[in-house]
This record gives sequence, C-alpha cells and structure tokens, in this order.
Amino acid sequence: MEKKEIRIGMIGYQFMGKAHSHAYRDVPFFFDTKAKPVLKAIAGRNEEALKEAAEKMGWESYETDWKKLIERDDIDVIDIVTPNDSHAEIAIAAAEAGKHIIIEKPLALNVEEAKRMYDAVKRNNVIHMVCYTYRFVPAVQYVKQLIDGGRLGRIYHFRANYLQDFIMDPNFPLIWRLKKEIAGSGSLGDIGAHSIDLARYLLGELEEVSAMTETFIKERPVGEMTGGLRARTSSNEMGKVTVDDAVAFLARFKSGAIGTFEATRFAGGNRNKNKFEINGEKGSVRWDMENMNNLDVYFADDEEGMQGFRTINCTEELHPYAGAYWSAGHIIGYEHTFIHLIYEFINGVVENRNPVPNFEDGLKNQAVLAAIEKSAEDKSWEHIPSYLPESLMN
Ligand code: SOE
Repeated sequence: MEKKEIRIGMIGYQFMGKAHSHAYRDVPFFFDTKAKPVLKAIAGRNEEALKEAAEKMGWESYETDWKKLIERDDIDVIDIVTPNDSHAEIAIAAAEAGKHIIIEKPLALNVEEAKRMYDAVKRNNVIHMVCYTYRFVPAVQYVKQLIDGGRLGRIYHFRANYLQDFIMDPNFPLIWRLKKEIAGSGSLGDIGAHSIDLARYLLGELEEVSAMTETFIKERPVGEMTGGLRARTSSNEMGKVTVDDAVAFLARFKSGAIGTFEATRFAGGNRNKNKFEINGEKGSVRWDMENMNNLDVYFADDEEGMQGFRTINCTEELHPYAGAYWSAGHIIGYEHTFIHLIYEFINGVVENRNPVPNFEDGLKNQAVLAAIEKSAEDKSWEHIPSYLPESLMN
C-alpha cells in the first residue's frame, strides 16, 4: 500500500531551513514513518535565492509571499524557520488556516505573543511542535531514561553552560540576532533557551530564578547574515546592540533541585559547547554537544576502587533512535537530531496527537526567559508565573 503523504510548506530557507529540509528528505530513509513528507514549497522574499535554495534542497516549488503558501490547499504543514519577530504572525495565520505547525525556537519574542500562538493552535486543533532539537540526541534521551528509571536517585544539581564565540570580534556585524525587536533577546533566547528546555525535559519545571546579563560590545557595524552563522558588514554605519551577549542565572526547580546556568557568545574557543552535568544521590551524568554521542556516567554503587566517571558511547541499539542508523560506535551528528524531531512530528500529525516539545513547552520556556530578563533588570529573584492552567504547569 502507498504511504500517506504529508505535504510541507516551509517559510525561510537559511541555516535552519537547510537542517529541516535535510531531515524531511532523510527521515523515511532511516525510520519507518507513518507518512512520507513531501517537500511541496518554500517561501521567502528574494526570488533568485529562493529558486536556488528550492533546487538545491529539493523543494517542488516556491512562493515569494508566505501568505500564498498558507493559502495553498496542497499544503498540510507550515514549517517556520524565519527570524523570531515573524513567528507569531505566521504561526497564528497558519493555525487559522488549519495547517499543522512546526517552528524554530524560541517560540516567540515574548510571553504575550507566545500565549496568543498557543491559544491559536489549541483553538484550531492543529498539531504543533517547537524545535528544541537537543532533546533528540540519543545520549540525552538516555539520560532521561536513567533519571525516570531512578538510576540517579534524587536529583540535587543541574549545571548547564551553553558556550559560543561567533560574535566575539567587535567588528562582527549587527545581525538580526543582536536586535531585540527581531530576536527578542540575545544569548538568553538563542542558546540559553536550549539549556532551559533540557532542564525542563530532564528535571521538570523551574520554580524561581535569579539572573544577571551583560552586553560587552554595545555598538557594531551594520551588516547581515550570509549563511550559517557567517555575516558581512554592509555599511560604515554603526548600530546599537540591544540584546544580552551573556547571561548567568541560578534556578530552583519545583522538585527541590537547584540549577546553575550560563549562556554566552563570548566564550572564546567554544564554538557550540552545549553541555550539562546532573548530580543525583545515586549517580551523576555529564554531556557535551561537541561530543554528542558520548555520555559520562558515574554510579555511586560501582565497585570500590573502580569508582569515578566513565564514558559510554550512546550508539547501541537500545539507545533511543540510535538503532535506526549504523552498528554501534558508528556515530551520528547534529543533523540527526532534526531527523528525530521530524520523525516525531510526522507521526504526531498522522496519529492526531501532539508530540513534545510543542507550543505548551514553548510558552513555558518563554515564561522562564521573561522571568530571567526581569530578574536581571530588577536584581531580584523572580517566580516563574503559571500562564497555563495549573494542571499543565507540573
Ligand atoms: C546560533 O546561536 C545557533 O544556531 C542557535 O540559533 C541554534 O538554536 C543552536 O542550536 C546552535 O546555534
């Protein structure tokens, strides 16, 4: 029997567009998906670049107006990979048109937008997902299994650093990621949000936070992105950086565990060092995205004299998703996290159930981001407000 098809329309086609396009193409190759994604059309403003991207990434057609894409009745899913300031408008329009939605993180510019987006997907009964991709690393999923299975016992500490350095040069241009009105926030929403998602996924909700932020370079030459995280200066003019370059915060979890977090784009030498360590009464784990297939584990009941961290390679068949690829030890990479996420999304659409993380997670994450910003501004401890019914906040 022919597999059901799910027809995708993607808005945006740069860095994340490439990661998503690749995932749609590869997912049926490795996984037994419940439907086959069809790359119907992409949308963007620059026709020449759009045409080239569509050809290169394998999309059937393109639209220079995203509204046209949403109107098309040969599209089931709208995939949003645009800068953050357009997320709310596009997602709400897509939900009103009855399209299922997959969207890049952070969900929105602020909590108010995130709430409207959440309401729109609920009201229109569409499937929704937010791309917090690091949850989908097999080693991270294995940590979740260890915690849920009680292997680490009561959890005391979650310690996360997300370290990058791509904007350290003061001449690196003022790209959209450095403008509050387009990005919402800086290191906080771009990379700190990933650590918050991992923390929520692994340990549950945060109760309160106390934060500080800093913008080290306050003005930069005007410029634009050229692909990936590369950029070029486009004029001699200087413009104001309106987001944080770095953030550090303390958190208390509802479970009683405490968290220490740092997210910065000024950690020279660290290109994409997304890492965490968790300490529990029966053991500890530590993980680092730059070595993503490995997991350091320590178990307090290891034989005396043999105790300490040891490294396991999470590519055995029993490690989540890993069995779909190669034999153990034949490692996978960054792009595979998107394949896993899209696998869950496609199956969610076919089975009419929401995968996680979805807009509810996006909104809860946004609530943490807002509390961190307020705490840094007021030099206060901030409680994370419950924007959702109490039943959904636990
Ligand atoms: C840039 O900091 C970036 O591409 C983020 O936007 C992504 O979410 C992260 O996964 C890698 O770094």
